Amino acid sequence: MASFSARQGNGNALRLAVLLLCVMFIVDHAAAKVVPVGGSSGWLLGNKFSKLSIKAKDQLLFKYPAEAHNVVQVSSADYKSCNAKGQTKRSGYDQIALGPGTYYFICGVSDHCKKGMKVAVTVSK
Ligand SMILES: [Cu+2]
Repeated sequence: MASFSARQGNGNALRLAVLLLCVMFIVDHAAAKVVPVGGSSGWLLGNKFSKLSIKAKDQLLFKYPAEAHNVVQVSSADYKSCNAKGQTKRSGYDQIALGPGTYYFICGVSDHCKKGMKVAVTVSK
């Protein structure tokens, strides 16, 4: 009798462990998300951008009218001085995956960066 209940106890513990692993897996994957820069209104002039923090599994999304703006990845010095020298994206819907680190993006059109179209993104593990 005692050995029977002990065996049953082990079975339950194993079942619980498997269930726990499944839940952890689902929670971990559900947390990955697409983060729109500037919220739902997007990468636009007049919108407020400052610092953004995301996880490495997340993706950054720049959504904007392609005829009006672009997205240039720049160094921190060029971010400060609004020097749009770097890799430029212009699709209007740029989804970017980044590894851990700090990244700087500005709009390279006209004086948009000086008017506030710039964002610093910190990506954590
Ligand atoms: Cu712009």
